[in-house]
Amino acid sequence: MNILRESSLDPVSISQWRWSPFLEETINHLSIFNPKPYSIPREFLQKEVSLELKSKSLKAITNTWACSTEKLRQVRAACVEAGSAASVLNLVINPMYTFDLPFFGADFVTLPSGHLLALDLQPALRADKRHTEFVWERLLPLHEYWQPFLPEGGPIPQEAKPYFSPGFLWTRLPLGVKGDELISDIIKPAFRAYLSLYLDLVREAKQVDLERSKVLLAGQKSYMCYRANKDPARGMLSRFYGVDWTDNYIHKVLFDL
Ligand code: DBV
Repeated sequence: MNILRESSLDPVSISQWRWSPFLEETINHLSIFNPKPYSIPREFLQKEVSLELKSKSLKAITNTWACSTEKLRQVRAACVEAGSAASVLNLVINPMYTFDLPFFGADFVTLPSGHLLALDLQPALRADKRHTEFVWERLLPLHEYWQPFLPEGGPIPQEAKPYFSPGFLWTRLPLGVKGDELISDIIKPAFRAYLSLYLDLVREAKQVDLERSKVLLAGQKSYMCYRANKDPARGMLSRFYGVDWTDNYIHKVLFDL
């Protein structure tokens, strides 16, 4: 059942939403960082429509969970459940730009054509060794271990490459038992491994000086612009909720820096 959500920290409970254990695990891990609510306008905390799609009636629900902590500017999850049409968890952890930290990103998308699953620790400054090296040396072994269990995800847009790490875990899986098994046996523990590495990096991170933070801020802004302008969910969200709501959601909530 859906409950009315008043704050960004209120639990997201959408019946049938397959990604709920992933969000719950994230929230549990974050609890030691003393999370505070992150202001999300009410119209984006919870949005629900009933619509006709391919002559089937359908309910599309989108919930936004979010928090901030001392070192994390915004942690936010976009949670979409639209029955057979879509089920999505898009999770991004945005660090404060006063720390040399990557973004944590997960995009778990179930569509009628199958699952599309992406997981990464994405750099704000791809070409800057001080920003990447200490992350990649710990991330690459996780990628090397988990990716071979999964089918290749296929090509990604060339212009997206600067925003990915070499530890980008990326796959497309079929619907049904086979896909479900790979999600529980591989995606679940891989998610856990990426997230716990990320949270270790957060724990270890020390504040940088003003000069450095300006460079990091510029890198973060470029990443945000890219994600907002190229958001692959724009089409789906616009079909559900209209262009205006979607545009505001993308620019003012999902990628708000
Ligand atoms: N993607 C988002 C947000 C979503 C969302 C905020 C609210 O950034 C969902 C939901 N992603 C979403 C949907 C699709 C994709 C696809 C609905 C399918 C679009 C469609 O086929 O209609 C990873 N996600 C994709 C694609 C990539 C990613 C590479 C395929 C794009 C394409 O084929 O054009 N998204 C990308 C990525 C991260 C991410 C690397 C971070 C790890 O969040």
